[in-house]
Amino acid sequence: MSHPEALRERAWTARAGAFASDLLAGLSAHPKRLPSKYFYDERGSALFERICALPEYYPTRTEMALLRTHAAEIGKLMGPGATLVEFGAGALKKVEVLLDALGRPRAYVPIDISMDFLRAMAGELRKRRPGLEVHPVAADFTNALALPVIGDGEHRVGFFPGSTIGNLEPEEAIGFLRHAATLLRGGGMLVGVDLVKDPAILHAAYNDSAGVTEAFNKNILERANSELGADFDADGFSHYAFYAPTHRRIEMHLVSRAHQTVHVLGRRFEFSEGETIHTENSRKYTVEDFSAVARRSGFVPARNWVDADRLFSLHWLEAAAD
Ligand code: AVI
Repeated sequence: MSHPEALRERAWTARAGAFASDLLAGLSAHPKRLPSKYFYDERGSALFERICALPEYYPTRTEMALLRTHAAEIGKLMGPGATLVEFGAGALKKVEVLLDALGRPRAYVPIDISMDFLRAMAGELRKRRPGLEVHPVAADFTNALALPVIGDGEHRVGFFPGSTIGNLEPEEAIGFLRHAATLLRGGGMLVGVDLVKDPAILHAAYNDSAGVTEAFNKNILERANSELGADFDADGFSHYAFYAPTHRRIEMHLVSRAHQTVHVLGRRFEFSEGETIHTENSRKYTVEDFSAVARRSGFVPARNWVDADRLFSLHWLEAAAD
């Protein structure tokens, strides 16, 4: 086996290993749970892109409108010649507004957990912007990571859109922000944060009439079947998403429609009728709550922008020089 092939295989095994051990641990827990980061294989990432275009899913279009409206001011805050680092980059669509506003960014470093999806998207971005240096990093940004060093005197700024921060548990969110503040020392980060609002709007956003969110939720089971040889019957589970006001979060679950047994990597897991697998939390913040979280993580919240309907917010956080 050639060297790059060996490296690729090792990386694949390490990722499958993490999915396998998290899946076994999650199905052994009470109540059963799975980390939402495993939604994002190639199919899951494509389904998420479809969610972003749904009429009920307001976050993407609201955040895009905020970005477009305030791009010039954000570009000035980020400064000229910056290396733009995007955490959880997905389809690399939102960043184009910032790249335009930055004029001549030094480089763009998209980080995403889905290596195949990231490579494909980075290839397309290079075609659209031939002069831009793009350095994709395939990694789980909730773990400590090292960024490529582009050159001397580099000025890094971060971009963490889409309210992905809401999918992290509070201690994970603080851990991630602390790490980001270190990586971006002397620069800053723009974070998109979904806001607390009328639960009916939230409910519709996570229970779309076309059933795309349902397919996205169930994709985690399909992924366990195709990558780890599990025998989940996706039709044996229902998509269930609701807003829990005491936690200020949408919870997504897969509810077993009947008593059933599932086999995963040589182990048996029993599901009683109505038993759930908790697959995602999507936390909503007030502007003040998020600013407090940022402050506790070593950032200085310097500026924020909210749309007229108070659906979504953007926060510019400064990272101290040391
Ligand atoms: C990626 N993340 C911010 C989305 C959210 O809204 O929490 C994931 C998602 N889950 C269901 N629909 C969208």
